Order: sequence, then C-alpha cells, then structure tokens
Amino acid sequence: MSGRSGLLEINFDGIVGPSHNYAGLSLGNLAATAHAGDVSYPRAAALQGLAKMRHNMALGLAQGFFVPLPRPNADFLRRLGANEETDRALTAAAWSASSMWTANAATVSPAPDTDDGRCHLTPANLVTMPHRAQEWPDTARQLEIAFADAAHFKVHQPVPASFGDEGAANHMRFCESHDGAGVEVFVYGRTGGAFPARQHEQASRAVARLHRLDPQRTVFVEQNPAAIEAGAFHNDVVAVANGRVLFTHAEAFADQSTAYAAIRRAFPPLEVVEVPSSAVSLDEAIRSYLFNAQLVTLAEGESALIVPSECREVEAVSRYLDTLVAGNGPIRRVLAVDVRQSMANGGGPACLRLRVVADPATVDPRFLLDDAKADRIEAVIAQYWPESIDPADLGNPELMADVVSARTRLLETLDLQILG
Ligand code: SUG
Repeated sequence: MSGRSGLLEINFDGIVGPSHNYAGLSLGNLAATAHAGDVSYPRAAALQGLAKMRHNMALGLAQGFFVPLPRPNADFLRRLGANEETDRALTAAAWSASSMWTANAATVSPAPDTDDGRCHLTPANLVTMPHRAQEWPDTARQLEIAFADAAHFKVHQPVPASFGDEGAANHMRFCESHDGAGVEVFVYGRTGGAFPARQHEQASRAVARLHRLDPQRTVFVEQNPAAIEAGAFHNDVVAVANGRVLFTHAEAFADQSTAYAAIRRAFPPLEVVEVPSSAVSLDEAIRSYLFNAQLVTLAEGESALIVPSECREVEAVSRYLDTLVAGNGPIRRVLAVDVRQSMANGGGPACLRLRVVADPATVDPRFLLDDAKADRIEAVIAQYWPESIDPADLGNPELMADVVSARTRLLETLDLQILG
C-alpha cells in the first residue's frame, strides 16, 4: 500500500533462466532431490514465472524482476581447474538457473526501519551450496544498477563467507503499513542436523547491524531443527509474514511460544495465524509448499495468500485453506498459481520473489514490469528459451550457444546489455 511517502512493496521476481534444469544439487531440499535427473522445461518454467508476475500485477501489486545470471559460468569451472567433462555435479552447478529464486538474492531493510532513512540491501553469500555460492557477484551487480540512487538505497557487500547467509527467505517484516516503521525478524538454523542449516545466526546478526536497525525493533529466532530435518531448508517453507500477520506452521520455530512472545514484545499488534500439525503435518506443509505463499495486501487493505497450485492437490492442505477463508481471520482470499517447473526444484511463489519497499520512481525503470514489457519478455522466452533440457545434455556446446544467445536477446529487449 502506498502512503504519502510513495513507498510501496515491490516484488522483484527472478525471470527463470534458459538453462533451468534438475540436477539434484541441494541436499535437504526434498523436491530438488526427488526430481534429480528429470527432463526440465525451461520455456514453460519461464512462462509460468511470467504468468505469476502478470497475475500479481492484475491484483494491483507493483512488480519488478531480475534477469537470469550468465550461465554456464565458465569462470566457476576454470577456477576449479574443471571443464565440462571433469565432474557432472560441477558442470551442473555452472549451468544452474538457481538465481530465479530471488528470495535468496538479498536481505532488504526498508528505509523506515534504518537509522539513515535509506533502504539497505545485503546480497546473500549463499555459501552452503556451491551452485548458489557463485550467484552473489552477478546479483550484486544487478542490485547496484536497480538501486543505484544513493539517496534512497545502500547496497552492501555480502557477509563474509565464514557465515552462511540465504537472504530474505529467512527474514520477515511486520508493520502497520509498508511505508511505516517495521519490526524485522531474522530466523536462523542451528548446525548439526541431518541437513545443512543454511542461515547462520552470525550472518543474520551481521546483516541487522550493517542495516543499522533499531535493536528494539529487531528479533532473532531459531528455526525448529525438526523443520529443517523435514525439508524446510529455509524458514519461508514453514512461515510467511506481511503487515500484522504471521502465517506459520505450529512447528516452524525451535520454541514457538517464545518466538511469538519475542515478536509481540517488539510488535504488539501481531496477529498469528498458526496452522496446527493436526490440520496440516510438517510433511504436508513441505509437500504442498503452503507457507511458501505470497502473503500480500490488496488495494482494499485485505490480505490475500498466493499459493502454489500443489496446495489444492494435498487434501489436508486444501481443506485447511477452505476453512481459513471461511473463518473470520485476517487472510480473506486464497489464490493459486502454477509454478510447477520451479516447484520441482523446491521453489514456490515466495521463493521466486524479493520484496523491496521503495518508491518506484527511485528504482531503475528497466527492472520494473508493465504489461507491454511483459509481452516483450514473453515473446523472447517463447522464441529463444530451450523447450526442454535433459541433465545429461548439460555441457553440450550447441545447448550452451542456445542458452547464451537466449539471455542476450532478453538483455537486448530490456536495454540491459550492460549485464552481458
Ligand atoms: O536453494 N533449489 C533452490 C530452491 C530455493 C528456494 N528458495 C526459497 N525457499 N526461498 C535451493 O535449494 C535446486 C537446483 C538443483 O538441484 O538443480 C535448487 O537450487
């Protein structure tokens, strides 16, 4: 919602890159592991992502995007002394289109929360997974262009690699309105479980300090180790926040009632919508990606939950959603979107977007979407994105030429050749 300041929430989605594939690179991400080796459909994937952006624009929401990073990343292989034949996993990593999940691009603290009145962004180092650790330099370049206006934005260096940082996927913001002061909640994992804890507490604390947040309005919460073990490799797989509302699974946090109390102390109007395990088990939540929804404020002020269509295929989840909207709670509408190609790699609607509260007039317009630009992007995808990729073909020189030229066409269309 826009206030007098002109600040509003803009969702920046990652355009799905032409090398989108299923290589099973993310241990602890059950969907990605289950689909390892499957044939992927990059064109369909990118069109699904674009359709989601159009769907949200039609709701009156502001929409931006980031372009796919340059892949395959020859420099990544060169620095490892590898080539396309040396090691399949390294080759797949060099080809990964994982930057589509922009919830992991950066952590964003809007201007009303910071002590210099600027919006602070810290690119995530993503060090836990090799295929993701290569993203940040190119991500930072885009952020520096999109948010170049130094009167309104500060783009930091990532947190040093000693501490894993996965960005906004482990960060929630509560506020009375997007343009007012917020309370920021950082969720971290404890290492030592069966799967890696990708968000380190020290990384979260560093980001909060660098963003010059008020300690009274900043909360640190531990993720439930059992949730990580069940496949919630990021907090946004088990909880999502917007405005006054925390929509969360009952087993999201290490200590659920302490977490609510800590948030409520900093943000008294908090409204918790907790989904009990008896209604939706952790396993069903992770299978359906119920919580990897976009919780948004529509123009009339009502809250809507934009869920992946898989939520209608898991019976307990579908039933829960029906009772949710029938009840008197703050979430008034549930809307389903089809992002199946991304979902098969463990990325739902919320993974595909980075929320930035800003006045659109202060953002480089090349990263903002409107219908005409969406038409142009769609035409490029339809013409140049590979229809399918068998992971066995990663490394193939012809496929490489196609993937590289597809991205070049997109950059030309968007007048972003500078990223070439
Ligand atoms: O980092 N999948 C991504 C999914 C990220 C989802 N983001 C959020 N929850 N915010 C990941 O695990 C799979 C790629 C492969 O296996 O080929 C992958 O990277």
